[in-house]
Amino acid sequence: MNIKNNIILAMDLMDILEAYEVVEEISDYINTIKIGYPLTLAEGLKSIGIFKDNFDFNVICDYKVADIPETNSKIADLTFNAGADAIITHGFVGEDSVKACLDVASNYNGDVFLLTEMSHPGAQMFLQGVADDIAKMGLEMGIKNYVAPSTRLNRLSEIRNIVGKDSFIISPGVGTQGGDPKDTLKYADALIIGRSIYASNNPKEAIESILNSLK
Ligand code: 3DU
Repeated sequence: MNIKNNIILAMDLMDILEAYEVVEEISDYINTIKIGYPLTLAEGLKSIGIFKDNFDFNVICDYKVADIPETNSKIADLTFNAGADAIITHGFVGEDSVKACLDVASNYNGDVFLLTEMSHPGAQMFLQGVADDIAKMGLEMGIKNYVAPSTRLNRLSEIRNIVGKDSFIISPGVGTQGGDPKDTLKYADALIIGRSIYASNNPKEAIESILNSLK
């Protein structure tokens, strides 16, 4: 995926008009947005089309799909049918569930991002212990796109080692959760940034300052 300025806006505002206003302010700087349950449950799948039709953005749907294969297929089909370019799926549910997402994505020429380890402290309780195996499974399945945390660079770097330089890693946790943009880009291909931009009093200045920090 071609991600302008290596920044993906995580849009977790729950009002589509507010979200639209923020995006309009910074649309010169980004071409990729990630939406998840907050905006989708509040405003519906039509949110995807709003960012595609008005901004021609790449839309990544962070639905952290984690169900049996049959249900994953339904979720992925609804998501891609609504216009998404990519869906994020959990890996801990195993190969068959992940494959269900891959199969649907291929019908739409869409991408699947495999979530390995999450960025919050609680991820260390259970998920961290299996994250390397999830990454290895992804590699064996031919998956090219991964999500790995910016809040623990040692883990991000280990996951990069496993999936290799040809894989594409996007990394959440930058800014509000403590991850550093420049350090994260040593291992990741793009940053996922939400509150530091959309919750700022001046989203345009916020993204400009992040971009300056990358120089
Ligand atoms: O902390 P922020 O406001 O910059 O938002 C981060 C986004 O990335 C948010 O949508 C969250 O749900 C998502 N995310 C993580 O923060 C951590 C993960 O491991 C995976 C997704």
